Amino acid sequence: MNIRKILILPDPVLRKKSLPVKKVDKDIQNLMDDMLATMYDAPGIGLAAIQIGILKRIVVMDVSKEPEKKEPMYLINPEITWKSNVNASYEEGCLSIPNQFAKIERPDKCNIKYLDYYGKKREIKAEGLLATCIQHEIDHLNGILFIDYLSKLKKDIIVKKISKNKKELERIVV
Ligand code: GNR
Ligand code: NI
Repeated sequence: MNIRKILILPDPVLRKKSLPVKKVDKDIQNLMDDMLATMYDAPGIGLAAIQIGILKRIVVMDVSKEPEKKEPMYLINPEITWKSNVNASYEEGCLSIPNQFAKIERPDKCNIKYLDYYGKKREIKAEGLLATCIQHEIDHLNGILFIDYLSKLKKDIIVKKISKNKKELERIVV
């Protein structure tokens, strides 16, 4: 298992659309193992393959409350089959937009169909943090980031902060 490098805004790859997985084989499972390790290392509660530069429709998540009890989830080709018309607001963050948080409104519940780690078809009902996280991750697969829901002013401020931090970090690393 390898911890991969997470792409940071404004990397243009983050704006690309990911492609469906055709077959769930050992390579895909190895990739999901790396994604989960990268997510726990970050640490985060979700990670889309595009965040490590791989344009495949794959998401890993763990929204368990107790850190000792791991509840990893693997979602391949996830699709929203239903969403509630009631919204909920959560303070969201993103590993590709480090240290920036904003309240975002999304449907409070949704149903998702996807393929699991073994390529088996599954369908789940999601609510609370799980529903928020799944929608955040499916957005990544379509090149959408949580800041896209903010006003232009708020979005510009975050993009500027991240670009500045990124340049400073690059100077130190070099
Ligand atoms: O770690 C993460 N936390 C989080 C909090 C609220 C809403 C969504 C998220 S997902 C984020 C990890 C990430 O960037 N996934 O793409
Ligand atoms: Ni994210």
